[in-house]
Amino acid sequence: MFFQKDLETMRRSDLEALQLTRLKHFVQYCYDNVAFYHKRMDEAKFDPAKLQTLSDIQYIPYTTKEDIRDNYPTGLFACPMKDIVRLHASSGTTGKPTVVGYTRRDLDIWSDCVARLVTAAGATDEDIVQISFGYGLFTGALGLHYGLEKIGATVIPISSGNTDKQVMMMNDLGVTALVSTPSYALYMSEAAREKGVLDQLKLRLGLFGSEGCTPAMRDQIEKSFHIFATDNYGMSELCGPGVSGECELRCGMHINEDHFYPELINPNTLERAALGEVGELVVTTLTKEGFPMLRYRTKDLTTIDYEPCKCGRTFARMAKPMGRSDDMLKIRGVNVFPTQIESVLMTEPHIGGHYQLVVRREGYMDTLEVKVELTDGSLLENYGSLEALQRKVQSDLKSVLGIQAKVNLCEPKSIERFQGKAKRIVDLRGEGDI
Ligand code: DLL
Repeated sequence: MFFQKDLETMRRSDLEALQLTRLKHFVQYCYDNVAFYHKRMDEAKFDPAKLQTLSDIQYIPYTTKEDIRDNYPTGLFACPMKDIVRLHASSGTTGKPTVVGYTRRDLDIWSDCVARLVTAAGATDEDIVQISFGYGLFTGALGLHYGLEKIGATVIPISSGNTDKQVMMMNDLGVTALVSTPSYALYMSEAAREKGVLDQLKLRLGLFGSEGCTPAMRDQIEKSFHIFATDNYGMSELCGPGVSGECELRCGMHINEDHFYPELINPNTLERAALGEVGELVVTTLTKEGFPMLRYRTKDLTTIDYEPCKCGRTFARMAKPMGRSDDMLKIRGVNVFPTQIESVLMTEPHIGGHYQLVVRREGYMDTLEVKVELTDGSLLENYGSLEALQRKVQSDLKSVLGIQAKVNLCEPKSIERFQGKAKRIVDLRGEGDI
């Protein structure tokens, strides 16, 4: 099923022609309407009128999160506020939030992009969809909301929190599709089991996103809820959800390339990554009017596959991000991604999907403690089995990560639950001693 079949199945040569036309217009638009971009291009001696090919984009400087912060709150907007019809903002865990603005046309394109992804995932106008992302400044809830309304689905804007009520509504209203972070979905499935309603639910589809989730973790959520789930990716700076998402074949997330021009770079050298190599995703928003982003460094590490998909879509597919270059933990000189740890934990049937990584500095040494819940608390009474499981996980982690980690097997429900993005990392190394 397609939402905009002609666009989603375009021949690559036609797509590139469209991208080039849009890019030429977009770069000139940024130059003419955003003082920051004007100055950056002048400094790089880049004349927008001379852009001839898609690869000429390489001569335009990157834009970073710091650039957005330096122009807080609206210095990178390309329109007067009277043309902006909506503002959103990122959570801003460090410092000021990133404020993003949308014109009416931006909102329309955004909901088209989301409508494509949810259709590709199998959602239809027959679905009753519970949106359990937090409504408000976060882009996730309203982004999915308008995309799902556009395809004619019945939307329940319940927002996040009050998990018992979520389960009740899901059951009483015959909800067929759930929008949430994967970690919250797992939490809701536990709550539904406790209430004894899990097997009565009509849920068939999970539309997850906004945080990393290994295939094994997704498998666990699918089994416990008896659903099929897809992943979708985006970020506030680029619009929110709607940048890319999986089709029913789940072999990568299709990037809406007619609106988002992707590049992959080596985050250290800033050179273009070779085809098939892991790199940092850099995105240019080809059609954004309110808050245009030119070569934005997302910090997300992924690969891109340009082969057309068996589903008929020709848009390139990005792999699930393996992590963010700034989320990567450096422990005793070794790069560690939470997704690597999750993939080890999920192979153990006695271990559940809730875990936390605690990093400390002891003397001059960094230590990593992996706290993870057991699925069955009675194992805690069987010291022999517990110790064997702990040794096995420690050894598997050592071979995947290359460093020793202490594994702490905890009682079920002892690790904090999250209703939005899960906070898996607790880094207790003081700023001063890093
Ligand atoms: O999380 C937008 C979104 C909402 C996407 C709902 C999908 C669904 P931010 O809060 O700005 O925006 O966070 C963006 O979250 O740079 C990634 O590091 C991470 N992220 C988003 N989607 C995924 C995903 C929204 N599917 C940051 N897998 C991004 C892994 C993801 N990481």
